[in-house]
Order: sequence, then structure tokens, then C-alpha cells
Amino acid sequence: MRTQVAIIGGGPSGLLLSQLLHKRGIASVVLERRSRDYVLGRIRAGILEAGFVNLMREAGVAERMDQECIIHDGTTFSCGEEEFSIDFRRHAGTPVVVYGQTEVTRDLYDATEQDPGRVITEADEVMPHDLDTDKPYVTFVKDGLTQRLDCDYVAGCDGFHGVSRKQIPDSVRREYEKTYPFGWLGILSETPPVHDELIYANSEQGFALCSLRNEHLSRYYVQCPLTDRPEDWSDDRFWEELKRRIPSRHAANLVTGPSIEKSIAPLRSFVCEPMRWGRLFLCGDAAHIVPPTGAKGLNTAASDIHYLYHALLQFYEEKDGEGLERYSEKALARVWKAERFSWWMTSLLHRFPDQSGFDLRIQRTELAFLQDNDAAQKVLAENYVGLPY
Ligand code: RFL
Ligand code: PHB
Repeated sequence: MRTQVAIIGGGPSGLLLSQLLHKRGIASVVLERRSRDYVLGRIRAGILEAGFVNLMREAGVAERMDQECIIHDGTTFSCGEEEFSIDFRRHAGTPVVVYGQTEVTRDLYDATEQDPGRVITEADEVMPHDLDTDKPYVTFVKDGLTQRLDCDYVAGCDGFHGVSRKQIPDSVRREYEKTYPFGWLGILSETPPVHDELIYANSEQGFALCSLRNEHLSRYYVQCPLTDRPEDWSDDRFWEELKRRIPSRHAANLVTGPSIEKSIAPLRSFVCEPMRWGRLFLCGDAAHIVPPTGAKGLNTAASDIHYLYHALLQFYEEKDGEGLERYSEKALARVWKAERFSWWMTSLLHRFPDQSGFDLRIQRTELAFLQDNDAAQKVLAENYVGLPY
């Protein structure tokens, strides 16, 4: 088999790249280890930056999103009973969009259906080869048969636990990592959202987030110890804890119900440099992870795809390799800003085990400053809605 761009991983990064290239007549094959249903079963991001929305439109897969998404002009922060809202439109000139990663991925999978063969699911033992030559290829096993996919370039879109990043030799690869001493317990429930904005809550009991997918489907999170397991949290325990962490006027309005999904995610900051080695280009979670507090993971994956897509267009349409040469530098410049913002939001809102009385007062003062200061709100709004590509 031969294609122009071999894409390892059929999550949102890989599928979006493939769809954008397809629109411009550039051939790609996506190799995904799991089944489509498995990928669509993962409940993850909910907030899209305008840059992401524009890429979905450019890829021709925005019809359902444009009909069903919810526009959010601002977000609420609370600290105990105190709360305030930051107006994105006023401070940054643009809102954010609520539309789940599950729906984004479904729309992208649906678009590939007219073009069978572009996505190969349940591909085992995917392995790229000869990445430092001008004839790279990828081998994989499908239905027990080993196959070979020759290509010009390989996009490593296979998430944090994928094979792509490890192909960059140890002597070249630098990794920067910070793990946080807590996780997020998340539930999805078929109940109306508690508020018409997201609520990011700092409380004595720890962080909580009230989010949503649509007017009948809510997504809530509470900070929890890393040693907890989802089985330790009955639905009743979850709702009680959430109510303790948000202002009482919202707790009084909270509609509870059975959870339809419950999971714990660890929080980590991670960056791999460089994001390109030979003919391999890393994108999304394969190259970097952020704690979810700033809603930046999927959005940063999308900015990588923007840079790589334009670099590939420049190469195939104008025979100019400059974009490919500069991919890692351009992507990393934006990645580190998302890392900084996500780390800052995480530090602002969580309880840390080693936090002193002084640290707590500083955290509270930082929130009070954000509440009172227009310039601070503008900085937050610009980062939250997404820095320019
Ligand atoms: P993914 O989604 O992990 O997809 C990678 C795909 O590669 C496949 N794969 C392989 N395929 C072939 N061979 C191999 N050897 C392979 N190894 C892996 C996997 O099966 C998978 O299908 O990475 P991608 O595409 O880069 O997308 C990244 C996003 O999924 C991630 O950044 C976001 O979900 C992060 N995130 C959020 N991001 C936001 O922008 N806004 C949010 O509100 C937000 N909330 C979240 C989040 C992540 C969370 N969790 C669970 C970590 C909330 C949570 C709770
Ligand atoms: C979500 O809805 O899952 C979500 C929203 C905002 C975040 C993280 C997760 O910061």
C-alpha cells in the first residue's frame, strides 16, 4: 500500500488532519489500534476554541456542530460563596463553543465513510520505520495479516501512550513533565446543567467544575486523591461532595440523577521536544499533555494540526518545505503558552497537600485580584478562548 501521509492514531488529531488533507486532494491513511465504538466511548473534552471550530468548518464537517453547539460568552469562578463571571466577548472579542470531543470525533468518522480505506481501525502492532530516510513506511497487522504502508511523511497522532514519540532517539528527545498530587473524578449525567456558564470552583474541600454537553446532559468533576477509585464514589457521595464545593445558591438548584459515566483522570503537564524527527511529525497528546483545568488539550492538538496541515499544503502545492522545517518550532511556541496557562489555572483552583497558610492566602488573593482587575480578566479571557495560531 502507498499513501502520501501515514497517520498513526484515529483520535481527533489524526482524523482532523486526514479530513483536512482529503479536502485538498492529499492522500492519507489513518491507522487506529481500537474500534470506532471504543474511540467514541471515551468522554473527554467539552470546550472548543474558535480556531478549532474554524478547522472543523475548513474540513467540511461542521454542519452538526453549527446546529447543536452551545455558545458561551463567559465563565464563572467561585471561591467558597463568592463568585464572579469573566466575559470572553468583552475581554477577548470571541466566545468559546460547547460541543463534546465525542461528537467531534463522531462527525470526523462519519465523514470518512464515503471514502472507505482512509481509516483502518483495529490495526495492531503499528510501527513506523526508516523515519530518518526519504522513504519511511509503517507496518501493522490487520486481521492477522502483516501489511506495509509506504508514505512520504508520518504523522504521530497516537496519544500519550502511543508508539510514535518513542521513535525519536533518546539522544535527541527531551521530555519535560510535572505530575500533580490529585486527580479529577468526572461524571456524566442526563440532568439539566446547574448553570448557563461553566463554574470553576475553588473550595475548602478542593476544586470542582460544573460543565455540560447540552441542555439535558451535564458533566461534573471534583478533585480527588490519586488513590481513589471510581467504585469508591457512589453517585450520592459524588453529588453531596459537589454541593459542598459550589456556592449554596447553585447547590440548591443542582438537579441530580444517576451517572452514565464515571472515571478518574490523573493530572499531568508534559512536553516532548522536538515535535519533528526526520519524516515523523508528532501532534496532540502524543507530544504534550496539559491538566484539563484550562480546557486546552484538544485545542492545542488542533493548533498542531493547523501548523502541520499548512506545512503539508505548502510542500505538496508549492514544493516548499519551509513549513515542515519550522513545524516543531512553531507548534512548540504555542504549546508552551497553553502549558503555562493550564498550570496557572490548576495552581489557582486546587487544594495541594503541602499548601501552607501563606500559600492559601496567596491563592485567595490571586482570585480576588482576578475578580477586581480588568487587565487580569483580559489575560485570562485571551488565553481561555485561545491564543492566535
Ligand atoms: P487521543 O484522543 O488520545 O487519540 C489518540 C488515538 O491513538 C490511538 N493509538 C494508537 N493507534 C495505533 N497504534 C498505536 N500504537 C496507538 N496508540 C494509541 C488511540 O487509541 C487513540 O484513538 O489523542 P489526540 O487525538 O491527540 O487528542 C487529544 C485529546 O483527546 C485530549 O487532549 C483532550 O481530550 C484533553 N481534554 C480536554 N481538552 C480540551 O481541549 N478541552 C477540554 O475541555 C478537555 N477536557 C480532556 C478533558 C481530557 C480528559 N481526560 C480524560 C484525560 C477532560 C478530561 C477528563
Ligand atoms: C468538560 O466539559 O469536560 C470540561 C470543560 C472544561 C474543562 C475541562 C473539562 O476545563
